Amino acid sequence: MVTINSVTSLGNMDGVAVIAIDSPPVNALSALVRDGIFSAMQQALSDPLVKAVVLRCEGRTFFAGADITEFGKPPAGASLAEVQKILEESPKPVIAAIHGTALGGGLEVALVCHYRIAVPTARLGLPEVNIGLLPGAGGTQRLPRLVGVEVALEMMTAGTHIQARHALQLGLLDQLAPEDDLNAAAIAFARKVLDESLPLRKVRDMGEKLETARAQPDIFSHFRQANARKFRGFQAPEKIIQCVEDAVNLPFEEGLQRERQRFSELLQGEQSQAQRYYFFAARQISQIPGLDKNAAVLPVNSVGVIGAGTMGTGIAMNFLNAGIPVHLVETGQEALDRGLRTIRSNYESTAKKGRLTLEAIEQRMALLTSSLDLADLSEVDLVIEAVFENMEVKKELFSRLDRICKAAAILASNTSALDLNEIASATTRPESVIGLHFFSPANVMKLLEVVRGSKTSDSVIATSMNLAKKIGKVAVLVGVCPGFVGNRILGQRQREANALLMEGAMPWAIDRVLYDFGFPMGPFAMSDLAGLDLGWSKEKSSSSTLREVLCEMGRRGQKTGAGFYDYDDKRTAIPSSLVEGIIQDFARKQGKQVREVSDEECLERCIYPMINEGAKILDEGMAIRPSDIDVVWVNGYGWPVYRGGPMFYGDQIGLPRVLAKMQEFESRYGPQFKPARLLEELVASGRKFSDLSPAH
Ligand code: 3H9
Repeated sequence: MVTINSVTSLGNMDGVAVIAIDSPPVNALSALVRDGIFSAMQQALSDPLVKAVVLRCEGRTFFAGADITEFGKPPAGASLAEVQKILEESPKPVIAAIHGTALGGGLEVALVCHYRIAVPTARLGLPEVNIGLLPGAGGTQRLPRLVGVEVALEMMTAGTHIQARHALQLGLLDQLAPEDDLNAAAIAFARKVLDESLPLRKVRDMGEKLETARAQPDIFSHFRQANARKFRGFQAPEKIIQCVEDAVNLPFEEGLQRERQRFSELLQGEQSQAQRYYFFAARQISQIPGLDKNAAVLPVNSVGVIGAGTMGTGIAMNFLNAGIPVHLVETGQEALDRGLRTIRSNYESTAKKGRLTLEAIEQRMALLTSSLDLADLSEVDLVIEAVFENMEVKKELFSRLDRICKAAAILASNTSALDLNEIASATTRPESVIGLHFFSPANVMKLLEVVRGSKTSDSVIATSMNLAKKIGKVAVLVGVCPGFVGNRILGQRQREANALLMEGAMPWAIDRVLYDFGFPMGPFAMSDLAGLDLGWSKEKSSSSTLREVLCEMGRRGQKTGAGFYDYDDKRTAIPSSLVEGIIQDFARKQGKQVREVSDEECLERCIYPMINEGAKILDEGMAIRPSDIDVVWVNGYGWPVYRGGPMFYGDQIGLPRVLAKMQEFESRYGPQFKPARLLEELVASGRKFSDLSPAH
């Protein structure tokens, strides 16, 4: 083995040089790595004893892509294009040997090698779309040549990773290697190429699959149409499609040049900035400053869930899916049976869509036990209560759990609104009490707010964060305050959306503005979907809010065919002139002056108070860092990831502008717009949210 530099080693095995890159954690193609490959290739090419080259990586993975942290910085070292050129034009065969993940630029490097082999657990993909980019190192030109246009479009616009076996079927790989013997298999493959004088295969020269696409002129318009909803608002997917169109219609070099041009446009654009920010934000949530690094992560091998309603059943499914036994407790047999039926029927409908086998359903259901007796939870490692949101009920329940559960058990509440510290005070072990705030439907939604009480122990926090990962949740640690982080900020938007109605903006106008901003739906369409009668009772209703008036008229949302909107039998929302009249009437009774409200005002009135509230949350230490708030909003509330999150958006449009608008609204509409102290402070010192250091 010859050490070329700190990251690359070159060994010569019987005429086959092995270039092994070692750049933890994920062998991203940094300047150092690119230089390493380039100089090792130069050496291999000039050494007459070397007849073929194997390119592989040490550590947990093949190249995971370009080094995202280098984007936007001045270029350094050999460019990726230079590295690819020396590999592709090598007169000696080059074989990529893949383990872990070959992603983005990493796969694009493999695509310029003459052959590719991988272990069965390897995964391959061009996921640049997830960070608002397109594969910019020839991926859009080479992939369709190798796997065909349809598969390439799907892979690149969805950003999915595909398994090695599938990649082999698609032609992306030439051979699978034994899991624990990649190096030897790659060398043997190289020897075979030499011995059998196999050609130096260059993907760029393959044209057959493009011919097939040329015979299907509608292929691109169909693809655009089929994915229109999914791609809405995002720039990268359309640019990927355009690149693939070029791959089909233009000579290779020209296609490559256009790909580079579009890549750099996206790289400089706001969407990719936001999505790259989000990539790191999502990875930071598990870093908790001040948490004792030695805090014990407790084993959670059994879970008790109290309450078999929508939340409880959804919560239970998370653990069943992860192979963790659940005991479900209810107060009445009928409710319990209903809950059990819900779980089974949820699984059955997943199975009908082909995403679960019947055997898997039975395996999961076999992990589920149930009863009407809290005492049955005495031995579980974690209890999650998902009962009625009432402080007295919860306190009573926790004091009983305190007596029933074993000493090491974690006692969790799924409350979305109540004071966790008060709930914990009903026990003799507040250090074991934590909030696990799941979002509905709990078996689908990724977000989990982990609520740390004032006495929650580090061990209970560490265990909860760890467990959340195990069940596939995006867990964000937050503090105890009304609505925690997500709902507290939502409250601001909701208040303003309602106020705007009374000033003359119609529900569909406000919804359209927020939909165009990138939310999946606006607040009124959302309310109709959830049901306007949530928490409403006929007996207590007194026509005192617009919602009450609508409910009293039987307009209770989508399920009754009418709410803020009218609905046809396909559940299409249609603006209602009746509701328009009701709103105007209601506003008049309240003495409001109806006026023309601009789209711009709708957006600013809904969004800026959210940013302001985020600043208050940070100031109070209820979220660790601004990007944690953004992760909450992207995962729990449909904030478009290409706008980063409310805090990133605030930074992007400029905090002085947000502050000036809040001041203007405060003087015009009242104290609900009072700027947060932190917002004022940041503007005064010329800083941004991203300049803040994490709170302990
Ligand atoms: C590209 O290639 C553009 C080209 O087409 C054209 C160029 C001209 N760069 O996720 P993990 C860090 S764009 C820098 O926790 P896992 C990550 O931040 C790129 N850093 O591990 C983390 O750091 P820390 C296309 C990166 O095992 C650590 O590595 N490629 C990069 O759960 C561990 O990461 C992609 O988009 C990177 N490319 O998952 C792939 N990747 O420990 C992006 C990771 O300080 N990466 N880091 O928090 C992934 O999808 C996952 O990281 C991977 C490992 C599946 C590889």
